[in-house]
Amino acid sequence: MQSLQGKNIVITGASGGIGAEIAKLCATRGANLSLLARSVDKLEKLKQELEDRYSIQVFIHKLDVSNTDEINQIFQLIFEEMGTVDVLVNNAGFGVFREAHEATITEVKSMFEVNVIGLMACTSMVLPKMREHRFGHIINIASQAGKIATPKSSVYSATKHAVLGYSNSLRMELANHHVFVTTVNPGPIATNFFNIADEKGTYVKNVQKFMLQPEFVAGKVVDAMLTKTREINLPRWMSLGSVFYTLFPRAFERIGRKAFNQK
Ligand code: NJP
Repeated sequence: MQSLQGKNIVITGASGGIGAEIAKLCATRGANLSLLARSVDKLEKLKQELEDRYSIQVFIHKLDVSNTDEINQIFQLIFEEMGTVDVLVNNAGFGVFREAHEATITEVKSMFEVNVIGLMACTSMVLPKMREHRFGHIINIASQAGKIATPKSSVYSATKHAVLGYSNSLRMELANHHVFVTTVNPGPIATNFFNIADEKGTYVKNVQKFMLQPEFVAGKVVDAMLTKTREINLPRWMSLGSVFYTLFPRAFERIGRKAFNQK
Protein backbone atom coordinates (compact mmCIF):
# COMPACT_ATOMS: atom_id res chain seq x y z
CA MET A 1 0.00 0.00 0.00
CA GLN A 2 1.29 3.51 -0.87
CA SER A 3 1.40 6.05 1.95
CA LEU A 4 -1.28 8.75 1.81
CA GLN A 5 1.05 11.22 3.56
CA GLY A 6 1.00 14.51 1.62
CA LYS A 7 -1.29 13.12 -1.08
CA ASN A 8 -4.14 15.30 -2.39
CA ILE A 9 -7.58 13.75 -2.02
CA VAL A 10 -10.89 15.17 -3.27
CA ILE A 11 -14.13 13.82 -1.80
CA THR A 12 -17.62 14.69 -3.06
CA GLY A 13 -20.51 14.44 -0.60
CA ALA A 14 -18.08 15.00 2.28
CA SER A 15 -20.51 16.82 4.58
CA GLY A 16 -21.79 13.63 6.26
CA GLY A 17 -22.16 9.86 6.11
CA ILE A 18 -19.35 7.81 4.62
CA GLY A 19 -17.84 10.82 2.81
CA ALA A 20 -17.10 12.56 6.14
CA GLU A 21 -15.75 9.31 7.64
CA ILE A 22 -13.44 8.80 4.65
CA ALA A 23 -12.22 12.38 5.12
CA LYS A 24 -11.45 11.78 8.81
CA LEU A 25 -9.47 8.61 8.09
CA CYS A 26 -7.52 10.25 5.25
CA ALA A 27 -6.63 13.04 7.66
CA THR A 28 -5.22 10.54 10.18
CA ARG A 29 -2.92 9.32 7.39
CA GLY A 30 -1.62 12.80 6.60
CA ALA A 31 -3.43 13.49 3.31
CA ASN A 32 -4.48 17.00 2.24
CA LEU A 33 -8.17 17.24 1.50
CA SER A 34 -10.61 19.07 -0.70
CA LEU A 35 -14.08 18.47 0.66
CA LEU A 36 -17.13 19.16 -1.48
CA ALA A 37 -20.87 19.25 -0.73
CA ARG A 38 -23.82 21.64 -0.65
CA SER A 39 -23.87 22.04 3.17
CA VAL A 40 -21.00 24.47 3.71
CA ASP A 41 -21.70 24.79 7.45
CA LYS A 42 -21.03 21.07 7.92
CA LEU A 43 -17.90 21.25 5.75
CA GLU A 44 -16.59 24.20 7.78
CA LYS A 45 -17.06 22.27 11.04
CA LEU A 46 -15.26 19.24 9.63
CA LYS A 47 -12.39 21.36 8.26
CA GLN A 48 -11.93 22.99 11.67
CA GLU A 49 -11.97 19.64 13.46
CA LEU A 50 -9.41 18.09 11.08
CA GLU A 51 -7.04 21.08 10.91
CA ASP A 52 -7.05 21.34 14.71
CA ARG A 53 -5.98 17.71 15.07
CA TYR A 54 -3.71 17.04 12.09
CA SER A 55 -0.97 18.90 10.22
CA ILE A 56 -2.76 18.89 6.91
CA GLN A 57 -4.44 21.36 4.57
CA VAL A 58 -8.20 21.11 4.22
CA PHE A 59 -9.99 23.07 1.48
CA ILE A 60 -13.76 23.17 1.28
CA HIS A 61 -16.08 24.15 -1.54
CA LYS A 62 -19.82 24.38 -1.91
CA LEU A 63 -20.68 22.14 -4.82
CA ASP A 64 -23.91 20.70 -6.12
CA VAL A 65 -22.70 17.89 -8.38
CA SER A 66 -25.85 18.12 -10.48
CA ASN A 67 -24.54 21.46 -11.76
CA THR A 68 -21.84 20.71 -14.34
CA ASP A 69 -20.85 24.39 -14.79
CA GLU A 70 -20.22 24.59 -11.04
CA ILE A 71 -18.13 21.39 -11.22
CA ASN A 72 -15.95 23.01 -13.88
CA GLN A 73 -15.37 26.15 -11.79
CA ILE A 74 -14.72 24.31 -8.53
CA PHE A 75 -12.21 21.89 -10.04
CA GLN A 76 -10.27 24.83 -11.56
CA LEU A 77 -10.04 26.23 -8.02
CA ILE A 78 -9.00 22.83 -6.66
CA PHE A 79 -6.14 22.62 -9.17
CA GLU A 80 -5.02 26.15 -8.20
CA GLU A 81 -5.10 25.20 -4.50
CA MET A 82 -3.65 21.71 -4.63
CA GLY A 83 -1.78 21.49 -7.92
CA THR A 84 -2.63 17.86 -8.55
CA VAL A 85 -5.35 15.47 -7.45
CA ASP A 86 -4.05 12.03 -6.47
CA VAL A 87 -7.34 10.44 -5.41
CA LEU A 88 -10.89 11.40 -6.34
CA VAL A 89 -13.68 9.80 -4.30
CA ASN A 90 -17.01 10.20 -6.10
CA ASN A 91 -19.27 9.67 -3.13
CA ALA A 92 -22.12 12.23 -3.47
CA GLY A 93 -25.37 10.44 -4.11
CA PHE A 94 -28.91 9.82 -3.02
CA GLY A 95 -31.81 7.47 -3.60
CA VAL A 96 -35.57 7.50 -3.33
CA PHE A 97 -37.29 4.17 -2.76
CA ARG A 98 -40.49 4.09 -4.82
CA GLU A 99 -42.05 1.77 -7.33
CA ALA A 100 -41.33 2.77 -10.92
CA HIS A 101 -44.89 3.97 -11.59
CA GLU A 102 -44.69 6.33 -8.58
CA ALA A 103 -41.34 7.95 -9.43
CA THR A 104 -41.70 11.38 -10.99
CA ILE A 105 -39.55 12.34 -13.97
CA THR A 106 -38.07 15.16 -11.88
CA GLU A 107 -36.92 12.58 -9.32
CA VAL A 108 -35.56 10.28 -12.03
CA LYS A 109 -33.59 13.12 -13.65
CA SER A 110 -32.30 14.35 -10.32
CA MET A 111 -31.00 10.91 -9.28
CA PHE A 112 -29.24 10.47 -12.62
CA GLU A 113 -27.84 14.02 -12.52
CA VAL A 114 -26.28 13.51 -9.09
CA ASN A 115 -25.38 9.79 -9.03
CA VAL A 116 -24.31 9.40 -12.66
CA ILE A 117 -23.72 12.62 -14.64
CA GLY A 118 -22.19 14.41 -11.64
CA LEU A 119 -19.86 11.50 -11.00
CA MET A 120 -18.81 11.38 -14.65
CA ALA A 121 -18.32 15.16 -14.79
CA CYS A 122 -16.08 15.18 -11.68
CA THR A 123 -14.11 12.26 -13.10
CA SER A 124 -13.59 14.02 -16.41
CA MET A 125 -12.09 17.00 -14.54
CA VAL A 126 -9.24 14.91 -13.10
CA LEU A 127 -8.65 12.44 -15.95
CA PRO A 128 -6.39 14.53 -18.23
CA LYS A 129 -3.84 15.29 -15.46
CA MET A 130 -3.96 11.79 -14.00
CA ARG A 131 -3.30 10.30 -17.45
CA GLU A 132 -0.50 12.81 -18.12
CA HIS A 133 1.18 12.15 -14.74
CA ARG A 134 0.54 8.41 -15.00
CA PHE A 135 -0.66 8.50 -11.41
CA GLY A 136 -4.00 8.60 -9.65
CA HIS A 137 -6.98 6.73 -8.31
CA ILE A 138 -10.70 7.21 -8.96
CA ILE A 139 -12.97 5.62 -6.38
CA ASN A 140 -16.66 5.47 -7.26
CA ILE A 141 -19.17 4.75 -4.53
CA ALA A 142 -21.76 2.56 -6.23
CA SER A 143 -23.89 0.01 -4.35
CA GLN A 144 -25.00 -3.60 -4.08
CA ALA A 145 -28.08 -2.09 -5.77
CA GLY A 146 -25.85 -1.73 -8.83
CA LYS A 147 -25.51 -5.52 -8.90
CA ILE A 148 -28.92 -6.69 -7.74
CA ALA A 149 -31.95 -4.50 -8.46
CA THR A 150 -34.80 -4.98 -6.01
CA PRO A 151 -38.41 -3.70 -5.91
CA LYS A 152 -38.83 0.02 -5.12
CA SER A 153 -35.30 0.81 -6.23
CA SER A 154 -35.64 0.66 -10.02
CA VAL A 155 -34.32 4.18 -10.59
CA TYR A 156 -31.67 4.16 -7.85
CA SER A 157 -30.47 0.71 -9.01
CA ALA A 158 -30.35 1.94 -12.60
CA THR A 159 -28.08 4.84 -11.56
CA LYS A 160 -25.72 2.50 -9.71
CA HIS A 161 -25.70 -0.04 -12.59
CA ALA A 162 -24.65 2.92 -14.75
CA VAL A 163 -21.83 3.78 -12.33
CA LEU A 164 -20.54 0.19 -12.48
CA GLY A 165 -20.69 0.09 -16.29
CA TYR A 166 -18.88 3.41 -16.58
CA SER A 167 -16.24 2.41 -14.02
CA ASN A 168 -15.55 -0.97 -15.66
CA SER A 169 -14.86 0.67 -19.00
CA LEU A 170 -12.80 3.45 -17.40
CA ARG A 171 -10.64 0.89 -15.57
CA MET A 172 -9.72 -0.75 -18.88
CA GLU A 173 -9.07 2.59 -20.58
CA LEU A 174 -6.70 3.60 -17.78
CA ALA A 175 -4.94 0.25 -17.36
CA ASN A 176 -1.92 1.39 -19.37
CA HIS A 177 -1.80 4.80 -17.69
CA HIS A 178 -1.17 3.58 -14.14
CA VAL A 179 -4.43 5.16 -12.94
CA PHE A 180 -6.59 2.88 -10.76
CA VAL A 181 -10.38 2.66 -10.70
CA THR A 182 -12.21 1.09 -7.76
CA THR A 183 -15.95 0.66 -7.26
CA VAL A 184 -17.44 0.36 -3.78
CA ASN A 185 -20.61 -1.71 -3.48
CA PRO A 186 -21.97 -1.65 0.03
CA GLY A 187 -25.24 -2.97 1.39
CA PRO A 188 -27.21 -0.73 3.77
CA ILE A 189 -25.11 1.67 5.87
CA ALA A 190 -26.35 3.57 8.94
CA THR A 191 -26.28 7.13 7.53
CA ASN A 192 -28.70 9.96 6.74
CA PHE A 193 -29.16 8.38 3.30
CA PHE A 194 -32.39 6.79 4.54
CA ASN A 195 -33.92 10.12 5.64
CA ILE A 196 -34.62 10.70 1.93
CA ALA A 197 -34.60 7.13 0.56
CA ASP A 198 -36.86 5.47 3.11
CA GLU A 199 -39.35 8.12 4.29
CA LYS A 200 -41.53 5.61 6.17
CA GLY A 201 -38.60 3.82 7.82
CA THR A 202 -39.79 0.37 6.66
CA TYR A 203 -36.50 -0.64 5.05
CA VAL A 204 -34.35 0.60 7.93
CA LYS A 205 -36.47 -1.43 10.35
CA ASN A 206 -36.23 -4.57 8.19
CA VAL A 207 -32.47 -4.47 7.56
CA GLN A 208 -31.38 -3.03 10.92
CA LYS A 209 -29.62 -6.25 11.93
CA PHE A 210 -27.15 -6.19 9.06
CA MET A 211 -26.64 -2.44 8.62
CA LEU A 212 -22.99 -1.52 8.10
CA GLN A 213 -21.38 1.26 10.13
CA PRO A 214 -20.05 4.20 8.05
CA GLU A 215 -16.67 4.11 9.85
CA PHE A 216 -16.21 0.45 8.81
CA VAL A 217 -17.03 1.14 5.14
CA ALA A 218 -14.78 4.21 5.15
CA GLY A 219 -11.92 2.13 6.58
CA LYS A 220 -12.16 -0.35 3.69
CA VAL A 221 -12.19 2.51 1.17
CA VAL A 222 -9.18 4.27 2.66
CA ASP A 223 -7.22 0.99 2.95
CA ALA A 224 -7.75 0.50 -0.80
CA MET A 225 -6.46 3.97 -1.78
CA LEU A 226 -3.61 3.91 -4.31
CA THR A 227 -3.89 0.13 -4.65
CA LYS A 228 -5.18 -1.80 -7.64
CA THR A 229 -8.32 -2.98 -5.79
CA ARG A 230 -11.02 -3.57 -8.41
CA GLU A 231 -14.11 -3.65 -6.20
CA ILE A 232 -15.03 -3.44 -2.54
CA ASN A 233 -18.12 -5.51 -1.82
CA LEU A 234 -19.69 -5.32 1.63
CA PRO A 235 -20.93 -7.32 3.42
CA ARG A 236 -19.26 -10.33 1.83
CA TRP A 237 -22.33 -12.58 1.94
CA MET A 238 -24.24 -10.02 -0.15
CA SER A 239 -21.59 -10.10 -2.86
CA LEU A 240 -21.84 -13.91 -2.97
CA GLY A 241 -25.54 -13.34 -3.66
CA SER A 242 -24.71 -11.20 -6.68
CA VAL A 243 -22.44 -13.95 -8.09
CA PHE A 244 -25.28 -16.44 -7.69
CA TYR A 245 -27.67 -13.94 -9.32
CA THR A 246 -25.39 -13.57 -12.36
CA LEU A 247 -25.22 -17.36 -12.76
CA PHE A 248 -28.85 -18.23 -12.02
CA PRO A 249 -30.98 -15.07 -12.38
CA ARG A 250 -34.36 -16.77 -12.78
CA ALA A 251 -33.91 -19.08 -9.77
CA PHE A 252 -32.50 -16.24 -7.67
CA GLU A 253 -35.44 -13.92 -8.36
CA ARG A 254 -37.87 -16.74 -7.49
CA ILE A 255 -36.13 -17.95 -4.33
CA GLY A 256 -35.26 -14.45 -3.13
CA ARG A 257 -38.66 -12.87 -3.73
CA LYS A 258 -39.44 -12.43 -0.03
CA ALA A 259 -35.91 -11.30 0.87
CA PHE A 260 -35.95 -8.65 -1.88
CA ASN A 261 -39.21 -7.07 -0.71
CA GLN A 262 -37.82 -5.21 2.28
CA LYS A 263 -38.65 -1.67 1.19
O1 NJP B 1 -25.47 9.15 2.61
P1 NJP B 1 -25.59 10.61 3.31
P2 NJP B 1 -24.25 8.11 2.51
N1 NJP B 1 -24.36 17.61 -4.72
O2 NJP B 1 -26.96 11.05 2.93
C1 NJP B 1 -24.01 14.65 -0.61
C2 NJP B 1 -24.03 5.39 -1.41
N2 NJP B 1 -24.62 4.28 -0.71
O3 NJP B 1 -23.05 8.59 3.17
O4 NJP B 1 -24.82 18.25 -0.44
C3 NJP B 1 -23.36 17.41 -3.87
O5 NJP B 1 -25.21 10.53 4.72
C4 NJP B 1 -24.53 15.10 0.74
O6 NJP B 1 -24.09 16.42 1.04
P3 NJP B 1 -25.01 17.75 0.94
C5 NJP B 1 -24.97 6.51 -1.76
O7 NJP B 1 -25.70 6.25 -2.95
C6 NJP B 1 -25.22 4.45 0.51
O8 NJP B 1 -24.80 6.81 2.90
O9 NJP B 1 -24.37 18.64 1.95
N3 NJP B 1 -23.38 16.58 -2.83
C7 NJP B 1 -23.82 14.15 1.69
O10 NJP B 1 -22.56 14.64 2.04
C8 NJP B 1 -23.98 7.65 -1.96
O11 NJP B 1 -23.45 7.63 -3.26
C9 NJP B 1 -25.80 3.36 1.14
O12 NJP B 1 -26.40 17.37 1.26
C10 NJP B 1 -24.53 15.92 -2.64
C11 NJP B 1 -23.65 12.89 0.84
O13 NJP B 1 -23.86 13.24 -0.53
C12 NJP B 1 -22.86 7.33 -0.97
O14 NJP B 1 -23.05 5.97 -0.58
C13 NJP B 1 -25.78 2.11 0.54
C14 NJP B 1 -25.64 16.05 -3.48
C15 NJP B 1 -24.67 11.84 1.21
O15 NJP B 1 -24.50 11.47 2.55
C16 NJP B 1 -22.84 8.19 0.28
O16 NJP B 1 -24.08 8.10 0.94
C17 NJP B 1 -25.17 1.98 -0.69
C18 NJP B 1 -25.53 16.95 -4.55
N4 NJP B 1 -26.53 17.19 -5.40
C19 NJP B 1 -24.60 3.06 -1.31
N5 NJP B 1 -26.62 15.22 -3.03
C20 NJP B 1 -26.48 3.48 2.45
N6 NJP B 1 -26.32 4.55 3.21
O17 NJP B 1 -27.17 2.53 2.84
C21 NJP B 1 -26.15 14.61 -1.94
O18 NJP B 1 -25.17 0.77 -1.26
N7 NJP B 1 -24.89 15.02 -1.70
